[in-house]
Amino acid sequence: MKVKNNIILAMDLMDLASAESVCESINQYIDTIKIGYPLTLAEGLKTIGLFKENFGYKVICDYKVADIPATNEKIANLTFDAGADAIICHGFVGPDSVEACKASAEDHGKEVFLLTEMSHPGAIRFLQKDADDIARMGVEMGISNYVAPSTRPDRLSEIRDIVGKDSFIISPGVGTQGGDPKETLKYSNALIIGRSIYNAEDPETATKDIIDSIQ
Ligand code: NUP
Repeated sequence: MKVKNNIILAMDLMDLASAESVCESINQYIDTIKIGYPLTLAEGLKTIGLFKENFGYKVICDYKVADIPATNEKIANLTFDAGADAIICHGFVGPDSVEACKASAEDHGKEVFLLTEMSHPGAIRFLQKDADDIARMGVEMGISNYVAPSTRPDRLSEIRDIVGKDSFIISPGVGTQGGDPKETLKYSNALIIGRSIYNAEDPETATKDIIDSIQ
């Protein structure tokens, strides 16, 4: 996936009008958006198509799919049928569950991102222990897209070593959660940034400042 300016907007505002207003103000800098449960549950799956039609964005659906294979398949099919370009699935549920998302993505000619370690402090308790193994599973399964944390560059670097230089890593946790944009891009292909942009007094300036800081 190609991401303009290496920035994916994490749009977790919960009404479409506010979300679209932020997008309008930063449209020239962004071509990829990530939406998750907040906006989808508030406004529906139609949001995916609206971002594609109104802004021409690539849309990554951050549904952290983590169920049995049969249910994962239904979730992924609905997401791709609604127009998503990619879906994020959890790895801790194991290879059969991940395979269901991967197969759905392939059927639709779309992409799957495998979530390894999460960026928040609580991820250290359970997920961190297995994150390297989740990444190894992804490699064994032929997955080429990963999500790994900006908040722990050492861990991000380890995950990069496991998935290899040709894999595509996107990293949340930049800004509000403490991750540094430039440091993150040493190991990652693109930054996922939400509140530091959409909650900024001036989202355009905030976006320009981040772009300047990574050049
Ligand atoms: O490990 C993860 N951390 C994380 O923050 C995996 C994620 N998918 N996210 C998502 O990235 C989170 O749900 C939010 O949509 C975005 C980060 O937003 P912000 O902290 O920049 O506001």
